[in-house]
Amino acid sequence: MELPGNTHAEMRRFHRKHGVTELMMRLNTHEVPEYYVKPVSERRIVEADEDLEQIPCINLQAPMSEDLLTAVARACTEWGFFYLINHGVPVSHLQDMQRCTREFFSLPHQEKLKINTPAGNAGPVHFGGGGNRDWREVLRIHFAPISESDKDYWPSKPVGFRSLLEEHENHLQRLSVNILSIISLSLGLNEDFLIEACGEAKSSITVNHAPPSLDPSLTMGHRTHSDPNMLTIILQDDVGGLQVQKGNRWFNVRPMENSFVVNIGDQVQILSNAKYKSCLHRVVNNNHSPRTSTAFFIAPSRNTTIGPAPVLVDENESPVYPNMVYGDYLDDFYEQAHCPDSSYPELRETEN
Ligand SMILES: O=C(O)CCC(=O)C(=O)O
Repeated sequence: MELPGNTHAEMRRFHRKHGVTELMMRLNTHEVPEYYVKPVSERRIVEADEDLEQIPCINLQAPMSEDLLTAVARACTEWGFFYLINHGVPVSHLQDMQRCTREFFSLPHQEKLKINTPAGNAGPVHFGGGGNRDWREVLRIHFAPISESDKDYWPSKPVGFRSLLEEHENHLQRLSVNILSIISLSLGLNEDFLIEACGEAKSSITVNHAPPSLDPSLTMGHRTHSDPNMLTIILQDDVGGLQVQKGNRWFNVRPMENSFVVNIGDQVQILSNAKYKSCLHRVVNNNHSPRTSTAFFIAPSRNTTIGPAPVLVDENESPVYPNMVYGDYLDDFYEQAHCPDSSYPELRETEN
């Protein structure tokens, strides 16, 4: 039986390949292994300000109107996060996704490993432990471009999961284009601006699964980060744990039935010349219930150059950010993510 060694490198290798659940089972311990213990600066030192404020809620049922654009502009300026309701994705689909993703992580370990390809994380699908020593495991699936996606590798278990994933791709592609056009209009840009800025857009999902932690004060389900991409649309279950930073305070993004949680990524902050914020967020662990969320990401292609939209730069001022090739941005982003307290510093400097 393969056992994780106790050096950092061996634990990391085991975690990335097998995930937290399997690692804890093989170690058969009641203490959090050193590998998962976050540096003090990254722990949940600051408790969330519970119910003081909530992220805004955007209702897509109303027809496109100035009020809708104002509400979206406000949400993106103040929070970078909002709930989305009446989004057009059937409730039965949301329920099926929540059930199937949960069931996937309950499959026998060998069954989950079967979906992996030799390309690992870069392959069309991947199961393993989440990055950054987070107490979380992940299932990643690439949707687009077609050259990076291969439905033949999508998980066939639990029964019906593969066709559900196809439905999810269709619903979320449509929804993400709709949200990006509303955000474009809210910035006074034409409605295709943000989607066209992606070039040949990349889209994917990461299903995050955090088992209960032995000590949630030492571990994190997802470390503090902003998203480097254009837009993220999250379907979370009813467990809770997602938190967003506003000013210097943390707020719970409590589960809201039948809603998505939308957050803008760094590229919207850059394109908007810092009018809109890509906010830091994190997921805290608990010690009682597993938590599952499905995050859909839409991002520019690596060779696309992104910079502030010229019409959003005041003629008497310089742009807040230089133009940058997205692939270079991404490489820097992940390099910095390996340093303590990193979040892309050029972006964070503009936060108040
Ligand atoms: O699990 C969540 O609710 C948030 C996921 C997230 O922040 C991410 O995948 O980047």
